Amino acid sequence: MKQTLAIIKPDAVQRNLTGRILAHLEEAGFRIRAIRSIRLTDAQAREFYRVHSERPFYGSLVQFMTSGPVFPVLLERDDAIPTLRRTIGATDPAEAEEGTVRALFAESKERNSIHASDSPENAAQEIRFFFAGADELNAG
Ligand code: 3AN
Repeated sequence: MKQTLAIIKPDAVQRNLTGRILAHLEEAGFRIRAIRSIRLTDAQAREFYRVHSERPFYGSLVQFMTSGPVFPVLLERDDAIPTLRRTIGATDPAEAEEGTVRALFAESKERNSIHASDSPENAAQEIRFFFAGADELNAG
């Protein structure tokens, strides 16, 4: 599986960290195949995080993810999904390995700067969610 999806989250976009995070991903060997800017609606954020709908932090997470624009990014490299998970680090920045995106930039478990697909099924679904029909998917 060569493709995966990242989302630069509102806390990172607000702090002007988008470029630095994208550079970090490129330095980790990822090619940026597509990117867009979107302000998620409440319904889109609820749908995107529906696997967490029973968790106590769901409402707060949806509110955070709709609080400002985000950048969904379609990324490509060998072993894309596990490599991106390693590159971003643990959900809680306090536990994230040194040099990972979350260790460098995240503010908290919720405001943790970046999302990454965690399985081939979710990657395929999340790529469709943001880039369905996009020409970029097969370009170059
Ligand atoms: P990851 O983003 O590392 O895959 P998940 O899938 O467990 O982590 O959680 C999805 C998102 O939910 C996280 N990125 C984070 O923003 C939020 N989240 C997870 N756990 C918590 C928590 N205990 N408190 C607040 N927000 C959380």
